[in-house]
Amino acid sequence: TLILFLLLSSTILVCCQSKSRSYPEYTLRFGHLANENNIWHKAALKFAEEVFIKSEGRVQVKVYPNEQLGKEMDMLTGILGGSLDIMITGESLENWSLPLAILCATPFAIRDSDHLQKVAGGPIGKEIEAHITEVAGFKPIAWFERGARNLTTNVPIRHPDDLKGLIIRVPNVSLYVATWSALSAKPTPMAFSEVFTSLQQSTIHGQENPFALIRNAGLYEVQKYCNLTEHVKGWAYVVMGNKKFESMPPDLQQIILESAEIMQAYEHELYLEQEELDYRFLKEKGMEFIEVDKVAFEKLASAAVMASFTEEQKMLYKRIQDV
Ligand code: 2Q2
Repeated sequence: TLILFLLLSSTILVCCQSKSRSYPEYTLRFGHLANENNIWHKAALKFAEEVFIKSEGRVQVKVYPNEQLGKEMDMLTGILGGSLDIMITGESLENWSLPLAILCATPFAIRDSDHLQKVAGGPIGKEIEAHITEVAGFKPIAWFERGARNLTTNVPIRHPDDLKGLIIRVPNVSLYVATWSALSAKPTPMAFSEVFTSLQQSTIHGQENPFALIRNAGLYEVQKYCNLTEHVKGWAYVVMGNKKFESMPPDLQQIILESAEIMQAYEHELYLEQEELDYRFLKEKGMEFIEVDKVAFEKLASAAVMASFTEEQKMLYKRIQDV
């Protein structure tokens, strides 16, 4: 197999070199907010490799981690304007008149991983994807299950009452602002790349994210407690600009979709082992894990969700509960 691999890779090399003048026909810029060690990044690189091999060098995907192509909201604008082509996003899509997109990360809507797989990977997931493409022009090509979001702080939080006066950073998601206000905190929306410095300078007191991002952004260096609120179990979408996608020939579109499927499966495989590794890493780094009064959190958060949801959103929420 080694010889075969060498032969194969040299063939690819030769074939690409011989056509280097016109190749690649397409260069796709793929941005995300996590760092190089995050499984999102590894999955994105896998996608790039698959696309390159399958298209025999006609399509090159360049991956940019750490909000290098802009903050999440800027990347979303950038995709529609054509300055980048692919990104990882999710609940922030609600800012593009996509009321149903927030269901990918609604507080206490998803029970567990099995439930999440059935919702995101089933007919409801397909509806949300179609909604995102039709209304806003982003084409979801894959989705990634995410670890539960937990609250990090420098004082232990066991009950929503403990949050009084604390400034908690949230992504640019109005539902999160409503939720954390209802939980007695002072939520403030901010781009992910600004979180570490803001925590360090104490302009914010806490933030909430899955273990993976707490680890990758080094937040354990500036946060002592990881309060196990598990308030959002959700998933993210890898989206491509639909205009760009539609402008490509059908054979290349096919290659993008097939490679996205491989990326999704690969990311999930990594995810299944990474959650535990990230948990242990954070523990070793000295983070203390706090059990919270989940019932109290869920009661207040769910009431806030229902109060801010439209009838359309409530209907989809109900259907998710019934899965
Ligand atoms: O905290 C963050 O910025 C991410 O974990 C967000 O969940 C993510 O960027 C979403 O805003 C996705 O739209």
